[in-house]
Amino acid sequence: MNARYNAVIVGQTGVGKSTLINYLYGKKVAEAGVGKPVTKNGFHPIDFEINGLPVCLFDSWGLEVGKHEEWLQDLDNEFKQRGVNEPADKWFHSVFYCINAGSARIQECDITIIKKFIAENYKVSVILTKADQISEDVEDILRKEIQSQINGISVIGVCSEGKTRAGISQTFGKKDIERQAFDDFFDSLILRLPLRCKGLMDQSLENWVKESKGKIKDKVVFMGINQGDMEVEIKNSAKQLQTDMQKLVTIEIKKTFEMYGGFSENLGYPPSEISNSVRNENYFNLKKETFAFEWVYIPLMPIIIALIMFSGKSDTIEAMEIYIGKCEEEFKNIIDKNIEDITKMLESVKLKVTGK
Ligand SMILES: Nc1nc2c(ncn2[C@@H]2O[C@H](COP(=O)(O)OP(=O)(O)OP(=O)(O)O)[C@@H](O)[C@H]2O)c(=O)[nH]1
Ligand SMILES: [Mg+2]
Repeated sequence: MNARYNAVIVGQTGVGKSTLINYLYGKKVAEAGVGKPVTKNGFHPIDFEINGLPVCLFDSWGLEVGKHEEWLQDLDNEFKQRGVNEPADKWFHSVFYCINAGSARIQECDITIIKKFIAENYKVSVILTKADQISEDVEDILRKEIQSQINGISVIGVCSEGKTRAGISQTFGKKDIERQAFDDFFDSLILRLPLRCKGLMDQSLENWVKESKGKIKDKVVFMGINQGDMEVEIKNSAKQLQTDMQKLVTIEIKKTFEMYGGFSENLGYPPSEISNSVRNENYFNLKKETFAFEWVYIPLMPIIIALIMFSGKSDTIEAMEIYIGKCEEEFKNIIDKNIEDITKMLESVKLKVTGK
């Protein structure tokens, strides 16, 4: 996978999204300004590299009063292209929602939009922009207010611009954002990869059910039905389905891990100030190997299909279809169990790498 690390910056107009991007980038790459909305409709990729890793920061059209519907339509289009049914290189790997700290208000529409991202299985972190305009006490109040509405969400105060009316103020918050990106990075994997795998397995199952039912009908119409042959054929194809699903999921996880492993390595994660205990002498092995070997430990799906027997009279299309239906149910249970296991495996990888 020739992937980019995708981070998106979202929020209302004028909160300082483009300025934040320039601050993170280290020079002016996005147009920012005063007076009227600056960034045009849509999501605008800004490509650059960190240690050879292609990074894409998406600046976005600021939410404006009276344009909510149009704005939400834009967001939905973007979500469709980056859903969990897409491979991981299409996803946003970090989502930063900006709220202007200087306004000292948390608006309902901000909370609604953050929840939309969460509903799409994104981990969202809030950036309180222009935090130079408020005291630490006010920042704390705003943080608590946001967290009272969205449990557990991280809130980071940032100043992206050095100049204020009172003189020169220091920019701050970049390191906190980088640290947050590291946590979000793993959380997004835990939230999305199991669903991506589930989607792949569900799709294979759906195809198998369709094909199997088609086979029965074809045979009955063209050759008359032979229960024995049909039973063997369906059982064999069910076993094959099981093997295929396992392969599909293993490849997907391996691919995604290689991609995230590459991000991790190139971005220099975990950043040095995160935790010295993580950056011990194992660190350099950890970052590669954790991603390289963990996927092997996904438990094999138990072969239970052989245990399901034809029930009652099995020489009719109806009986065969009931049998296929039973296999389908059993597969659904297997898929759910595997998704739980994949989630646990990802959580243990996070614990190993981040220590939490
Ligand atoms: N004091 C202070 N001003 C800031 C900060 N960040 C942005 N600004 C100012 O806020 C104004 C708006 O910034 P933009 O970055 O254009 O805001 P935006 O969110 O991209 O706006 P749209 O593109 O219209 O959605 C500019 O005048 C910036 O100089 C900050 O951290 N502190
Ligand atoms: Mg802008």
